[in-house]
Amino acid sequence: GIDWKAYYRADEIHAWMDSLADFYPGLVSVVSIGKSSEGRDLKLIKISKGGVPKPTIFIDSTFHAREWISSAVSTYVINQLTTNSSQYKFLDKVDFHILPLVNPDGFEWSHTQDRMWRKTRSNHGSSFGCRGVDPNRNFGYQWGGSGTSSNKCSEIYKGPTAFSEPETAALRDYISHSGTDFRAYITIHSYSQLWLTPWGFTSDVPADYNELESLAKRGAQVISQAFGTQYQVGSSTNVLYAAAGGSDDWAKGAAGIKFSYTIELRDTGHFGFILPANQIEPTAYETWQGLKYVANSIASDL
Ligand code: 0X9
Ligand code: ZN
Repeated sequence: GIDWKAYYRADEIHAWMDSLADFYPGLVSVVSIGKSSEGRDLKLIKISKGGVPKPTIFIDSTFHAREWISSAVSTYVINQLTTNSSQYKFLDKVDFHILPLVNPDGFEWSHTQDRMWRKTRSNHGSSFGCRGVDPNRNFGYQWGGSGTSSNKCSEIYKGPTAFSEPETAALRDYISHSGTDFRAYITIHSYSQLWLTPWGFTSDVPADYNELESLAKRGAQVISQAFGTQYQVGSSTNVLYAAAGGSDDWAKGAAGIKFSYTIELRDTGHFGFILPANQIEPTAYETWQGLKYVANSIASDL
């Protein structure tokens, strides 16, 4: 099994997810929504009390390989929702679909070869031997706009076409074609302690920005109540930088999921991407408080 005192490899995380499906057959199912460039499964866990499909909160993590804390937090959320399911009344109203490792190839590369790896590991024929695409520049909504690059060696390479990566195409197909009523799309990244709304391609904000901002601010407030960790709230472009082709913009703009957020976890730069393992538990705990708030708020609206 896994705990939240250390970081784990892709195989360990995936095996643990499968073990939950065995242990909680009436609550948990695990499916592979596709395969990565190197042939790894893209394993997604569905948590649903009562069996009938309900309005669903989608959570993913590890778009970017080096952001290890992101999958440590999504697995913590899975652990809470399964081992303590009876505690959470919102599970009578909503389901969760969680994809902890969007980019398992990059994640493994960051464990074995290059701790600071960010992109996927696909080969698009760079003459310099550069590998990979930034999966968060590869979505087909305003693809190729501000904050992206067509240089195959760039850390923000958008790919040869939108959805060129099997990982992003699988995520698109699952969200578009699984028949699920997704009410929130939450993609977990690190770092900087930000709770971001669309848009990431323009400094304009969505028509319903006030609602998105209000829920995010209340979520961030709840996070701070745990250990005082401060999150900044705002649209990606206005709080961070413009970067088109992100999954959050696609989820809202193309898939029509109202509450689409990117959460950038701890810290604000002292350790940055290399967040020590002794910060996994507090980071996961405080983030879970904020996510529960979102779940409660969506459930109470149904
Ligand atoms: O640049 C990114 O993809 C995200 N930051 S990170 O440091 N984790 O790489 C921010 C993405 C915000 N959303 C959009 N720009 N759409
Ligand atoms: Zn990231």
